[in-house]
Amino acid sequence: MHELAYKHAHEIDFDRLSPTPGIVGVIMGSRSDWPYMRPCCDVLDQLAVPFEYGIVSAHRTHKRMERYAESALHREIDVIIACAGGSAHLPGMVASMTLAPVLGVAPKKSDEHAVGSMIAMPFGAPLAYMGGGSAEYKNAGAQNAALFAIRILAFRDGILFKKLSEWVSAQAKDVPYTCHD
Ligand code: RP5
Repeated sequence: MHELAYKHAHEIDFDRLSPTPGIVGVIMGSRSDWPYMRPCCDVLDQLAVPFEYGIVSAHRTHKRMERYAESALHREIDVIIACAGGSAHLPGMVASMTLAPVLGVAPKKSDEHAVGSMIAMPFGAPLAYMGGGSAEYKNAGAQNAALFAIRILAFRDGILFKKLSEWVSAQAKDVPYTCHD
């Protein structure tokens, strides 16, 4: 993952977990989730939102997950985006271990199992499920997670609000009026 040249991101140093200039944390259960989550990171970078990203598994690295979730707010992470497939416990467990808003994303390959674990959270541990999505559908869940995180942050950030408005207007201009060439 480190070959990417993001301008506004860094990979998470799980050994240190020191204070970060990142305000969005993007975590995923496996390297195999990266193709689904890359568009999420691309949107954050395009809109110049500082973020950090890395791999944490609820099942394989549960201590790493716990340290990350419990330190997030002290490290000034304002929103967490968490992707997991299969028995997707990562987003829900992280949501139960921090007061930061957590947005869940499911990679398409395992949507049907992951969805249940994200939409049926018990009372007291809210998690926002953003959906899945394949490359054919522009990895909509992952990209919407980035846009939703930006909406949360833009509420109190006029510059980011303007950037988001411009992004939305540009998207509308790309939608043609006609089905024909
Ligand atoms: C989850 O299990 C990951 O989020 C991934 O979506 C799924 C499969 O992981 P791998 O077996 O490909 O590492 O933990």
